[in-house]
Amino acid sequence: MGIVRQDVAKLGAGWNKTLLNYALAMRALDALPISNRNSWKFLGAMHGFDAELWRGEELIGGTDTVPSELTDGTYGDQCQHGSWYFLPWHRGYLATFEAIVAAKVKELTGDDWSLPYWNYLDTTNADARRVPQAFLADKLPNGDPNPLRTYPRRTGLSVLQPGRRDAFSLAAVQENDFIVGNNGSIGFGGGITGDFVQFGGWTGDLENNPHNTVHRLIGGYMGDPRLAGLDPLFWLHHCNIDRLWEAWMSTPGKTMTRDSRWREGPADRPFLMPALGGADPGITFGGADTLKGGKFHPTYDNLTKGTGLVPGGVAVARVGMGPSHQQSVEPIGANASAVSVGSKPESSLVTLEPRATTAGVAAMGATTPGHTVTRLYLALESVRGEASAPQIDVYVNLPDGADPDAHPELHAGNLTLFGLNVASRPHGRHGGNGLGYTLDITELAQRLQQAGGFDPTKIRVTLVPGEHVSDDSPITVDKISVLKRVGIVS
Ligand SMILES: [Cu+2]
Repeated sequence: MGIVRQDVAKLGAGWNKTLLNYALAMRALDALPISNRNSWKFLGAMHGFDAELWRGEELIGGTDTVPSELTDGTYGDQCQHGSWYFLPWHRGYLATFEAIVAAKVKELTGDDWSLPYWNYLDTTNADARRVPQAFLADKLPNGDPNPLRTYPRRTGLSVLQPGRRDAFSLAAVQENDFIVGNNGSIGFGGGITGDFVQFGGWTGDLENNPHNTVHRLIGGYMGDPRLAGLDPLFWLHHCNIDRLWEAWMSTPGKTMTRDSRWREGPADRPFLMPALGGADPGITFGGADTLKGGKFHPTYDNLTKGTGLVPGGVAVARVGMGPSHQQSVEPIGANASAVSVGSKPESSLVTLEPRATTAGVAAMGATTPGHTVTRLYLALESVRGEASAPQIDVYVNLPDGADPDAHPELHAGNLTLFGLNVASRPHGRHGGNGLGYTLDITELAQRLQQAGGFDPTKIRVTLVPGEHVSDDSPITVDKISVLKRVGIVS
């Protein structure tokens, strides 16, 4: 029988057996040298690693030998973000981690163990957003220091507290396609890349929110991909993201990619995880290994609670736009130059092609099978900056000088740019191209249309700085465009 992953909220308050065993295993694994492939720090460095930063944080000391396989790209710095590999890579990473922790728990206590998930968007649980108490406690039940709070988080964190405009929701699951368009700029799963890239060009809906949002709300090490894997909460967060993907795939009307480049993994090198015990060879895998029947496919106790989905149930809400590969995505306008945002909001005019825009706006609400249906998106390309998880709000047609808070109807979305620092490093393996995001503005455009017309020649996009954006740490967006997605109502 395989192991079943459970909701941490159902395991009992405080030091339940699962979290106590997790703490004991973490303490043992974190005492191992970073050169050990099953050590806590080696596993964390697989997500992201920076020797200087780690020395500064005293995660590694003078006598520690950092194995070259963490710095030459073999095992270190592998986390896949901003691409269609985000979900499968993290699924393999979770399974590897879970096997290593479970073996340590077995050795220490004789108990079986599986990775729990943090179901923070479960509306049936009033305490869903509370950090499980065991991660905050000073001590273990026997009075020893609590390993689960070794690494820093946002000051005073006890509950995930989104701001007024924070995109902390399950809106992502409404998308029906894992990927659409030639480059995958739109979709649930992230943009297409053929090769191994730590940060690709397009962030998928689920990665954007709640994934990125929760990284920022936890803060501390969780707010930086080079440190995030060290926080034991990381794994419960990612376990929930992974469960949301599983729930989404199990729901009628949702379409996974069948692209061989996704199924096989990057063309230039396979994904690689350390074996239990750390001996060679490691475990290589591609996307297909994470799906049903694959070696990394997980089992969850529940795919309904806190997922916004009813797997196996009736297909939902949003009008189907036909098979993913038969839909098209085309730009219908762009701004003229890069925009930089510091401590004040910045606006940019996006010039639209009137004919394409008018046709796009007219078909937005189509519901009759066989008719053309469209959705409109704002695309922010090559977003760069130095902060690790800054936040911006995006508005459409916000009047000059207006208070953004007075215009929720013009709010296009909220972005946490998790990993912006790494994606912007000019010499990294990602090429320093920054991050890319698409925001669905279909409903917003419909509201504008109803409120007196949508000018088909232009829109004004305003970027409002949020957390971790300032004149000293600005965000630059190379290009803002509007994309029209076209399909046939199915
Ligand atoms: Cu993450």
